[in-house]
Amino acid sequence: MPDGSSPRGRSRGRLVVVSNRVPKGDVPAGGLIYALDEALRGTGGSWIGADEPGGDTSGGLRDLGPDPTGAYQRFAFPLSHAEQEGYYLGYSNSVLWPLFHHRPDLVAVSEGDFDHYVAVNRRVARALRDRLEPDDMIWIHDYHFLMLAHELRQMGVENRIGLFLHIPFPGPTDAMALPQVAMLPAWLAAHDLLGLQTERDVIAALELLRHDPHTELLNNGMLSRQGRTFSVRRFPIGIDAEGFARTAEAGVLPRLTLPTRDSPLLLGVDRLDYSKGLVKRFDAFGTYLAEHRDPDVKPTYLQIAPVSRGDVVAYQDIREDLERTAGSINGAHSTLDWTPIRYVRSHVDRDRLAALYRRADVALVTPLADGMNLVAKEYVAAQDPDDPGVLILSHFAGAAEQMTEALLVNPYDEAGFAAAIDRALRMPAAERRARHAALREGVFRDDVGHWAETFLDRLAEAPASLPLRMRAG
Ligand code: GDG
Repeated sequence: MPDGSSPRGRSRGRLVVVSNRVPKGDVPAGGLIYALDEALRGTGGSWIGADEPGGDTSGGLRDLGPDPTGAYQRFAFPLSHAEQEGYYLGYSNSVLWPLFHHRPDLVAVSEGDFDHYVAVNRRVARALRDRLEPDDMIWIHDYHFLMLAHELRQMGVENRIGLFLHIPFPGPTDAMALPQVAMLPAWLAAHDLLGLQTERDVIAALELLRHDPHTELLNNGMLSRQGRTFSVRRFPIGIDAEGFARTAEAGVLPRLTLPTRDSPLLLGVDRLDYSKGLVKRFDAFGTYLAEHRDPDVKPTYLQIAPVSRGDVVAYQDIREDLERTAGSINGAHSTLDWTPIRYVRSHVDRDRLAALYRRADVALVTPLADGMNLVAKEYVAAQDPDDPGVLILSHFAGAAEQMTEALLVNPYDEAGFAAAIDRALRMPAAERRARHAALREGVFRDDVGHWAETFLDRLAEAPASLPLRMRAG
């Protein structure tokens, strides 16, 4: 626990990661969890995440023991069943998630949810405070903990604190649908560094802060709020490209029943979420079939969409919409040997998934809003550079800011989207190779290790600012 008077050192110190999920057993290969594990192995420290709901919330953190390599400690904070409802399914996933994905119409504010959000953030803050060393750097992840840093500052914690938000940042008009919008600037300013996925998210955050009478933009590009300086920057997340490419090459392709061995395969891989634009994607594929398809070609579109957050109403609605849409398109086009849309709701093993990416002629990554979208990067990493597939990518995925050599589409423009599917399926090999080579270079260069390193380097450089306690006096 810092004593408040100790100067903030320039060294990196230990790392304390807070995220909704913490691996309880082995660390899964690839993905964000893998990246955070890598970062923690380098620095040592601890990782705190949510426990299974139903635990004793009067106690502190549950010790999960060290990670399998013994480099860092793992802890779980308890959640009651009521907090799982109010904090996780409620405020986090029925208020913040839709709002930050530009869907204020789906925001479902239930009485008491925010109180649970405050209670959980406060409890995590207390538990963290009791374990901190003066040089520890705290790295908070995502919208489940927007007010955690603010709580820590109120408790006198002066350690460096960074937040990385994995999802988009709302524009000022959408943000107004948040009942607690007036608190947002103070929450954000409690960090030394706020990391976002894209330039447009940075602009949206700065726009919100510009309207806050207490926040000032300084000449050096930093911001100042009530004596504390902080910065808002872009850190586009990447993947473990080398690892994913190896898995894709070695992975065993699941047995697929396609009309012929060489029939074109289009692939979509998304958590079942309204932000991923699945209904619009099914509709665009239906339009492609009706208006562009060469009668000799029988393409199959395989959509893998494991169910997530099934307890939230908006997620049940999308499931029904999708089943109806797939049913009517298949009804119109299927033949004895061909079902154009295959829709799989179960989780697929990573090895098999990687092999499917490699086999797919086209990837459809067309969210309506998405912080980054790792599937776009995984697809590129998985391709055979000599005979790569084509990535169709929505302008609304954060990845579109970097991956400009993909076929970029507007998922709301059904005719344009259908024409892009046709173009992708007909694209000459030379063009496929040229686009893929450029995309691949970026995916391998700006990988997940680079993302974690640049964020932590920036956080370590954050200048000391006046502690809250001194300002209050
Ligand atoms: C959030 C932001 C941001 C999916 N189905 C299966 C499976 N997956 C894997 C994919 C990919 C991951 O899940 C999904 O990552 P995304 O980036 O697409 O999306 P979110 O889960 O919404 O993640 C997002 C991300 O955070 C990181 O900052 O990019 O914008 O919303 O890795 O491969 N994996 C396996 N089986 C499946 O069935 N094995």
